[in-house]
Amino acid sequence: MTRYWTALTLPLLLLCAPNVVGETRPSAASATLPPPGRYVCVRAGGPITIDGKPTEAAWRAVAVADLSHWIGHSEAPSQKTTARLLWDDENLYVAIECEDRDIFATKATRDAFLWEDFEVAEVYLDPTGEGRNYKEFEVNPLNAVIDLNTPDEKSVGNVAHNLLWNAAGLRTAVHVEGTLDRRDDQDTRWTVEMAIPFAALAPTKPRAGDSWRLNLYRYDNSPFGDEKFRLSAWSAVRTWPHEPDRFGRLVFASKGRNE
Ligand SMILES: [Ca+2]
Ligand SMILES: [Ca+2]
Ligand SMILES: [Ca+2]
Repeated sequence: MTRYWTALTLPLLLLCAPNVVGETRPSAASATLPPPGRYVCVRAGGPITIDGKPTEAAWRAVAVADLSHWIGHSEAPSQKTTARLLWDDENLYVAIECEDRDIFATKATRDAFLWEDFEVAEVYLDPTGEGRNYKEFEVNPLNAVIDLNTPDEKSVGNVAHNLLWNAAGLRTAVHVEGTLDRRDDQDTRWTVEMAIPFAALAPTKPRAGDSWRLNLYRYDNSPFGDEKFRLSAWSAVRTWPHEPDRFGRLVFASKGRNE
């Protein structure tokens, strides 16, 4: 059992039936889930500077994806997470804003096991929608990145192999409003801005009208409350991120928001 599997699974066991120890994945939650999400991604229509600050004109008036599904809870997360996406001929752009009273990160190298800190923003992309060779991107407040290709759900634990995949040309930046790793003061938020080249994702670029499968997650490490971390999702999942059947739809629109 890999550290990856253990890190993700053990806390989830607290949310699941008591007899899941030894099974290959967390058992499904019994609650009825809402339909998978749908996000219409408009064209950027202008340059995006990857600096962690999604303040360019292109980001304005873009639909907001709310990561409002708090895994293991019936209410919305106490710290809000929102995302916006854009595209142009070369890249998918993702901005994720994480409200956070306590921002924490220790890992700073590419392909480090960022999930062990339980403080990451995550993007999952499945261009074919078949649940195979889906791509995973995690960014932490230090702007460290781990990117993985997961051949299928059975291969999730093979992280040492899956992380060997790197998205060529990936650019990310993080802006922190607060003091990283000081746990005795109060922070505000951290924001991730990403440019993911289509050439790194699929043999052919998307065309207007195409749709891919997408999910967005946030692990929030917090000393507040009685939980070590909170996991929230855009498209609701049963127990954890690796549920490609629960990914939502990313629809590539032909124009910008106001065209
Ligand atoms: Ca920017
Ligand atoms: Ca990698
Ligand atoms: Ca936090």
